[in-house]
Amino acid sequence: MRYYVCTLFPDMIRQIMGTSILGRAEKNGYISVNTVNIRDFSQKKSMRVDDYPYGGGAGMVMEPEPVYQAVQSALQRAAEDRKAEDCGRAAADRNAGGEQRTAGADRIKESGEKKDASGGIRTRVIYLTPQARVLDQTMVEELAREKELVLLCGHYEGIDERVLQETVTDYVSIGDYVLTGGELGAAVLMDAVSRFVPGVLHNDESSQFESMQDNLLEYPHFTRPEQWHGRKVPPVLLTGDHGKIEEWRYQQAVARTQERRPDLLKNSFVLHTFWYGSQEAEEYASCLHGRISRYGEIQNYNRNKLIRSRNVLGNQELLLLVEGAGADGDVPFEERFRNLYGSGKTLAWICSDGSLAEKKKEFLADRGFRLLGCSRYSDAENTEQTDRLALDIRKKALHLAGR
Ligand code: 6GU
Repeated sequence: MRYYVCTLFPDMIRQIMGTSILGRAEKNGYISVNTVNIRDFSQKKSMRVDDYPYGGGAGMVMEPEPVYQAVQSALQRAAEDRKAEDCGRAAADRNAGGEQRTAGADRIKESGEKKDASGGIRTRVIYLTPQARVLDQTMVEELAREKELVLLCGHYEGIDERVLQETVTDYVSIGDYVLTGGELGAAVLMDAVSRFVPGVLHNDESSQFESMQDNLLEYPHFTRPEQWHGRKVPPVLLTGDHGKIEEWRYQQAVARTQERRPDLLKNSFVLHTFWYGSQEAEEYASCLHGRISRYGEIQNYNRNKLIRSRNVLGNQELLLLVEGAGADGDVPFEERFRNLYGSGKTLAWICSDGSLAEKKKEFLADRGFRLLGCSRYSDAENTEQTDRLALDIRKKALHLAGR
């Protein structure tokens, strides 16, 4: 991930981004942080970039032209760096014999980057401002899919509206309060996004299971000693029974969310993943499940016991069906799920290897499921694709539930 930050205070950005995990990430080449000093584009001898507001009132406004020049300079650097990277990769492709790796054009298609009218990649230009949607984990994950981001930090009362209209693609706030400038917002955004860049976190700092991912706060954590200031570690954590521990953690997460952030609970789902058919389906099911939620269960719907017993899912539950190749040959779909019911509001998603039969959709709708969508299941190894699908399912689940 490459960041290009347009700011009046580049030192502030370099300070923050040069420290701790982010500093290490940049040194190791997983992220790059570039600053563009807006003041360098001042048209005045005084090097000022602000002026009085038309219409009067308190405070100063940043002039459009220096901001415009700074953003253009950032975009140009981004284009050059992208080109250099693509050349580097093309060289690596040639050395690898060409065939094993994806050529540049295909790679862009795969990563889902948006192109502008001239066919170039449209770089997102993000203006940090309190007059915007507040950054959340879903937005962070979405931004993390970009290769580069241009961030624009304002000061004084704001920036001339016309240059924003002409250059900005996204407006982001970091909370409902007012800061003196956008730099801290930019740093917060870059910190949160960088955690999703492969290589930035080491295994023991892993971001795979996250507070927020399920719209639940995290369960409490404990380390040695077993007793501290007379307070004991909850005994269940010492049992070694992983099933029980997971259940306890889930209960703790729900209780804590209920107490501290009840507003989040309405956006949380319990995920049930049912797979059937081949072993591949199991692998994919577990991989996808883990990217959507850290809780819930994965069940093997090849098993007669499950097929025979009544299974009713409620309205804050999400069903993920992962159907392996040829599974319907053994047991027809309607037969396999004859005891499965939704509540009328239960959400469902089908990942199918074969054709996505209308009949199955109708069957699930009749059973009280609201179908979010279907997708072809792919290779569990293709993490980028799996990540994208998981994000898509989560977003659609929240959207369809009308939250
Ligand atoms: Cl991103 N910038 C400023 N100046 N104030 C804020 C903010 C950003 N987010 C919340 N308040």
